[in-house]
Amino acid sequence: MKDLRSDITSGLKPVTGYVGGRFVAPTGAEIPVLDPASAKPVAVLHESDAGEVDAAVSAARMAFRAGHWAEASVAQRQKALLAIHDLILANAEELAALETLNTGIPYSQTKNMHVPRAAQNFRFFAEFINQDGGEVFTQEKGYMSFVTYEPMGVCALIGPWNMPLGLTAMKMAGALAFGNTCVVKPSEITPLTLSRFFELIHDAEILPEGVINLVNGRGHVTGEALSAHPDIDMVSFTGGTATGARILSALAQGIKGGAMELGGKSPSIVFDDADFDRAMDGALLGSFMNNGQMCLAGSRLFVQESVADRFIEEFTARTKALRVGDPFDPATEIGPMINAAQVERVMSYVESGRAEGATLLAGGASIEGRDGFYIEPTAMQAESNALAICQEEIFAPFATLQTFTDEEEVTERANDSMFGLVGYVWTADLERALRMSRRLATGTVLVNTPIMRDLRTGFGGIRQSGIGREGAKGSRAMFTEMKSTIVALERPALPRMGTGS
Ligand code: TXE
Repeated sequence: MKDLRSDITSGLKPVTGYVGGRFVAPTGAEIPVLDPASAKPVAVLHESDAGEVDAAVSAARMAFRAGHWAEASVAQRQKALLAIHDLILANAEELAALETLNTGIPYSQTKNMHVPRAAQNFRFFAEFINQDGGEVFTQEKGYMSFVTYEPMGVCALIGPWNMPLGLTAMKMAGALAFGNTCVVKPSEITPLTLSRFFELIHDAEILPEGVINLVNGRGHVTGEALSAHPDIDMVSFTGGTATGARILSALAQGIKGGAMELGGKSPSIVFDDADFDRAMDGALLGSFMNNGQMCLAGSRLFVQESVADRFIEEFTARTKALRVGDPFDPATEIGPMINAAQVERVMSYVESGRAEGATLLAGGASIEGRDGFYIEPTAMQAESNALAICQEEIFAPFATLQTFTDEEEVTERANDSMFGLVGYVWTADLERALRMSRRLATGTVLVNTPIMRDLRTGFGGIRQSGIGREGAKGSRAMFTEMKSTIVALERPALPRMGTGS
């Protein structure tokens, strides 16, 4: 584990942009890139300023207009997407190690889940475009109407730090599959994996010049220059709700749209008829996978009264027993938080929970004596869903537990949220599961399973969890313009204006 960390760290180059098929010289403002497990800088990011962003957007526009990609046959696009799939898998260990180094997410998770998932995104969209088509309508006598889906043009893809490769690969795979060119902006906190990913694609000469471009830097510099650029056609964003709102305002100036995958505070409801052990395993995974830094975390738990004592006791014991440590250690279940600000933020929620009357069940403190940004996995019991710890996204290994009496009551409390990303239901009663699927105000409902993502379905939220859906037709809606063509088949009689008859 020490070797993997030092091998990956010693090979790091300065992070720069990639514009029109070339890596940019490292001249931009320098921003340190940290390893959250040691709190030490491991690389330097050279920030892309407005000029570099403009060059990246122009390169993407020129590539789009040239048509080598937008007008390529589906077979050619499939071939490229599958080549990227293979490339990710061939370099899985290196990409996973970079992801772990930069995010602190356990290597067991980046290697076995995130990187294969990033590859699968490209395979999925390669297969989807081979089967996907438009629609034809023949109901209007004398006419044939058809709908086709055309690429939007230049897509700005802005990614978060909690799963940099997986979440941004999803956007890239969708944008490219439908014939767009793109400018990608990773989080300035976690630029390492995507930078290497671009280098791999460049070396393998998979895509025509300018089809993918990379800019790096802070949100208020590089992110704003990109989302406010007049020549982008849309933004696909994953990140915080406040940032999503800023990006939407920038887009509104140009009457453009965007797809926003924002925060969540997803309820996970355990009914007393559920398979207790599976619900317990699922609740722990839903709260603590990915260091708890997941938009779809099911960390707002509701447990039915008759099983609550037993559930809370076991959940507390297992939260205390979680192995926190070096994310490269195969035994580690929880790595460090992304940065010091996040540690402080979590601690402020422990305080606010206490002040509002919640009971601390487990954790609640940062771990002293280690260099990195480590905290104890935390669980608090709350009497009311109105507490800040039950309403706000904490984005950390932090679960809240509430008890409930019946379906009516829990539905109301689960839906009492400004977010609406995922609703988890644990029950053995099929009718109840289907009722809850209708009643929960969320974009996705998962029944008796944690963290399952089926790319054929759309993923995204309602309310302040976002706009748009990622996956199959959801991504098509995001990355294409629907065009309707209506053809007269029988020369229907037309009123002859201006003839006086
Ligand atoms: O995210 P930001 P932050 C939530 C989570 C977290 C909070 C804040 O609760 O604690 O958001 O995290 C870019 N124009 N999630 O502040 O700022 C930024 O550079 C254009 C949920 O780190 O939203 C980065 O690339 N871009 C979540 C990206 O936006 C801008 C994932 C995300 O950063 C910009 C991450 C601007 N004005 C955080 N400002 C999820 N849903 O999975 C910033 N950016």
